[in-house]
Amino acid sequence: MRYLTAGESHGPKLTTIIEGMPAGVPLLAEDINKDLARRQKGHGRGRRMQIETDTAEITSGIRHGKTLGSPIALVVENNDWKHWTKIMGIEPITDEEAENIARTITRPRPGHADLNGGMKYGHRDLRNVLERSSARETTVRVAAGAVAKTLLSQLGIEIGSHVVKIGGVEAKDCSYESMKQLQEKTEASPVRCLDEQASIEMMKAIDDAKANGDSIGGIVEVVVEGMPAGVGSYVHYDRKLDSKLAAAILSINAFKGVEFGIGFEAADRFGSEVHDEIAWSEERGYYRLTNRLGGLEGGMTTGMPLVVRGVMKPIPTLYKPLKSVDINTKEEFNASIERSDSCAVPAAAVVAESAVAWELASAIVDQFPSDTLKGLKEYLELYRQQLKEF
Ligand code: EPS
Repeated sequence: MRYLTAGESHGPKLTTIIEGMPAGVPLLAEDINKDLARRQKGHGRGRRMQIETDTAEITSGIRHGKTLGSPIALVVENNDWKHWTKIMGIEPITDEEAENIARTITRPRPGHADLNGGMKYGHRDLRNVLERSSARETTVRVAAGAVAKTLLSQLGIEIGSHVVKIGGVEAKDCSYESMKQLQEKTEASPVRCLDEQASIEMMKAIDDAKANGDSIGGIVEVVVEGMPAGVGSYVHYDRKLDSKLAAAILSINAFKGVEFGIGFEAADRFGSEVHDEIAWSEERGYYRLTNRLGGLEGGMTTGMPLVVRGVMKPIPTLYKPLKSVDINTKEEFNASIERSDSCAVPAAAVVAESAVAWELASAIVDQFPSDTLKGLKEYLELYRQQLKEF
């Protein structure tokens, strides 16, 4: 499976085209819209989210509520576009109009794509970079992820996410009894955190950063239950599932690191404290006594829950800007101030969930190729049976 996205933050619309979904998967716009709404929420979001009510229009690939096997196109309108029609207009403008265009950006924000993107593409108005590098694009990545999630749920695979750290405040009690409970508890928390006390402290940390004109980052965790063992492969670098998941997480705006299971802590432990001992029972088949490696060994799933963490740096758009240089005069100036979020970690948890869902759905469709959902289900059922009998 593959997908592309298109769209500028303040352009008319965002689009994604998804290819490779088997035919016969039940899919409703509301399945997608639910996740789009989740991505918009979270303590620390800025004013843009009050302007938008992201909803996907399905313009191809679905008929009577089911996928056709043909490309699925999803379109999300930017409500804010109406305020930007002149600045972001599609039609050519005169040199004089270009000189007087509002909201040009010539003072790149440190940490954003502005300067490198401008130098690379020769853009003298750095808005040409900002518009596409903005995390607004994650809207349609979440839409594509929601489509992947509907396929996974048909195959008995459930996914959830939660925030484990914001601005140095760490969740202490991240326990949950079922995926349903994790989903309900995180939905009830304004920062998508399972620990109620930490949620309160995280919100305070966000408010303090905002009051200081600053931003803060954090860590999100994605968990997946129901993946059979052996998805991915050890035979080649580009078939290892962990490397694909890592790339997917790092492709999210502002994400700087990724961990599986205990992650970087493995560096400080003995091998006997890292690896998960193997057991077998009639009912479960092979399983692990612990899950420190987060459900991945040798580039493949182990059948244990997948646990993927991503670290998000603080958003680089600051109301208390850092030093920069004006690209026209080369003089020292403060970076441009743009509307932004003081913390988008809760929203990023939903994005990370979507990115992981996409990679898993894609890996499954690659490994058990079938043009139809029925065929895929049968193939996977056979494989699950094979695992039990091994
Ligand atoms: C975002 C929309 C953007 C930003 C944010 C994410 O909208 P606007 O630029 O109009 O405020 O709020 O993106 C960033 C802060 C960034 O640095 O990329 C969204 O839809 O999530």
